[in-house]
This record gives sequence, structure tokens and C-alpha cells, in this order.
Amino acid sequence: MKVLVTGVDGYSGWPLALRLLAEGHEVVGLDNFATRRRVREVGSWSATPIPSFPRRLAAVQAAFGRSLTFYRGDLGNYRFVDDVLARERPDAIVHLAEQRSAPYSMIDVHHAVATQVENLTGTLHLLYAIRDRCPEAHLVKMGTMGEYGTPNVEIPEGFFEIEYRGRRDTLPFPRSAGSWYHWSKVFDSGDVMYATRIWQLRSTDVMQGVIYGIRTPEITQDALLTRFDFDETWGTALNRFIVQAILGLPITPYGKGGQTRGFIALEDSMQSLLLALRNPAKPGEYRVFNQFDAAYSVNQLAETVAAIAREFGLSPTIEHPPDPRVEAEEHFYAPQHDHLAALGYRRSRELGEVIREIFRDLRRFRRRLEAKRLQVLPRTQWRSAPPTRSPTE
Ligand code: USQ
Repeated sequence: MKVLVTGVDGYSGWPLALRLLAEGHEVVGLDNFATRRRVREVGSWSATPIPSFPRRLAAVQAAFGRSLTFYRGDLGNYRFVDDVLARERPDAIVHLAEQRSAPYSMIDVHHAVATQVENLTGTLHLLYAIRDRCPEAHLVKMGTMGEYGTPNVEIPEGFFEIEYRGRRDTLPFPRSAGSWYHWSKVFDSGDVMYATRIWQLRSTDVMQGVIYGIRTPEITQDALLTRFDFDETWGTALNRFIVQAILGLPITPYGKGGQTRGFIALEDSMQSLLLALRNPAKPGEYRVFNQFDAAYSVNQLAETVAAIAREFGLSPTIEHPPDPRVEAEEHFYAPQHDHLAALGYRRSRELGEVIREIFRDLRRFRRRLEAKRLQVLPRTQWRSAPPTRSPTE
């Protein structure tokens, strides 16, 4: 299968490309390196050193005896998108090339607008180019569990049956996102669903939970490592908690700490994406996969990280700063996640073992963590904003 991975330089795009190559697929990658620039914009870096892209490609060639075809460019440029799809005509496209940080989107008006304009424009450009250049291609679009928010009822996989004033229908489950970033994914979902219907495309919208971990079996040397972000803007809560424990900073579940999310290990996220690719949607089919293994509250994450940190001889503390976000700090959370299991998905990694693996890996990069210690503290506020500044292009 020939697979185009947009956002191939990113946290999950890179290990996905390696997995696809390992399984014998032809891989085409595309990236504009926005994540590298934007992590620099907030004064941080990945804990794992990330080589330049040419060096990454050379490492792939050395490890696999072949490499991927790479295009540097921006999904905001329609001619570029159209050219790549016309030339490559992939069998499938995994679309990961979006601004992925909720705090980044909340910095100010410019970051909110950049997030929504880029994410929506890139997806629309891809949809049109698929229609015109490779309408048979299967689009696997990275969405987020955060599209649903935290309603006080069970969350189905995309659609639900509803009876209202005596009539019944199957409709998209209402979305209630918690940042401009998460709303961009909601709007994307609507666009992918609509394009699939009018042009008979094939699409899978992945409602991805929080991914954790740095390792997949293909990452056999440092030159093949993927990113590990830990600063306030780009690091997820779990990454930040581990780094806080290592640096002797308090672990920071915000507010009451009952915020509960779905989680999946990087390795299992790769397994899920491969399953979706091997079992494509039919022409005209828009399907939704809720992609996570287990739900944990941030308090549970903090306690798990603290217990494992003690195994490593550290003395972690837990503090509860006021929540900088506007979100429920205690809530019901019960999303369904059966579609991938029906295709044969089985969880392969447990949270604790992956956290231990991360602690072991990060010991080697401790100096890189120390150098960005100040970037770990929360700054972005959902309610009030500092003066505005331009986002990095
Ligand atoms: N949180 C803390 N303490 C911290 C940092 C975060 O309690 O130091 C809390 C947040 O307030 C939130 C929860 O942890 O309630 C999750 O935040 P996060 O930063 O780990 O993740 P989030 O902003 O939801 O975004 C991440 C990825 C995003 C993906 C999403 C999946 O950055 O790309 O779409 O997870 S999901 O959470 O299911 O929406």
C-alpha cells in the first residue's frame, strides 16, 4: 500500500512512517516543520533530541535499507497539496498535519485564528485534492476525544440514535470541545463527513485520546527517536508530571484533579492506525473510531507517576494549582470504544510499564530537561489573556 503521512515529522507521524516501512508499505511524507518552530517559539524543545529531517531520513535508510519520499511544504498552499496528490496518488492518507496543542490555541486571538485557519484549510485542501486526484484513497483523519467534551451521559462512537418529539434518527453525537484547538477538530469532522457524502470518498475520523510513550519497536537507536514535549504549551499532562518528578518540581494536577481523559500508548495508537488502514472505509462511508484504552483522571495520573518516581529513588510532591483552563474538574466519563476492537485491536502496553520506560529514557536527557525547567510552569490562561503576539509561521 502507498500511504501519505501528513505531519510526518511530528510525534506520532514519525513512528507511523517507521511502522509502515517496517511492514513493507511505500511511505510518502509531508511536513512544514511547524511543530519544531512553534516549540522554539515558546522557548522549549523536545526532551529527546530530534535530528534534522535529512538526518532522520539517513537514519531510516541505514536502519531499513530504504526510505520514504519526502515533500517539504504547507497544506495551506493548495497547489502544493494538489501537486503531491497528483504525482503520488496514494492508496491512503493519514492526516496528522495540524496544530495539536490546546494551550497554544488559547494564547491569544492570533494563535486561536492560526490554529483554526490552518487546521480547517489544510483539511479542506486535502479533501478537494483527494476528490480530484485520488478519489479511491482512504482518508484517516486525526481527530480527538476532546471533540465530545465531558457530557453527563455515555459517549458513543460518532453517531447515536435519538428520538425527539416522536420521531427517530441517527445523528452525529453533539460535540462540546474545550479549546479553540479542540473546536477546530470538531469543524474538521463536519467537513470530512460532508465531503465524504457529496463526493463518495472513504474516510475514518479517529477520535484519539491522549497518546503517551516514546518507544515503538522500530525505534532502535537515538537517531530514530520521536519527540517528547514537556513544556506548558506542548507537553501533555502525563509528560509534564514525569518531568516535574524528575526535576523535583511539584506534580500539578489542576484544580480538583478529577478531569478524566481516555489514554492510549504510542505503540497501540500505531496498531490502531494500521488496523484502520488495512480495513478501509467503503466509498461514501464516513466512520468514527474512539481510539483509547482506558480513562484516568489527572489525580490518578499524578499518583501513578509519583509512585513510579519513588521506585526510581525520587521524592515527588503533588500540588493542585488553580485550573488555568475552563473545564469540569469532576465529571462523569464513559465513552464507548468498540469499533477498533471489532477489527481485532488488543491493548499491548500498560500505563505503568510505559511510564517506567519513559523515566529510564529521560534519565539520559536530564540536562535537556533542566535547561527548560522554567517552561514547565503553567502560564496560558483560558479566561484572561496576556497582550497578543504573532504566532510563528
Ligand atoms: N492538566 C493538568 N495539569 C497539567 C497539565 C494538564 O491537570 O500540568 C489537565 C488539563 O487541564 C486537562 C488534562 O490534564 O484537563 C489533559 O490535558 P493535556 O494537556 O494532557 O491534553 P489536552 O490539552 O487534552 O490535549 C492532548 C493533545 C491533543 C489531543 C488531546 C486528546 O495535546 O493533541 O487531541 O490530548 S484529548 O485529551 O482526548 O482531547
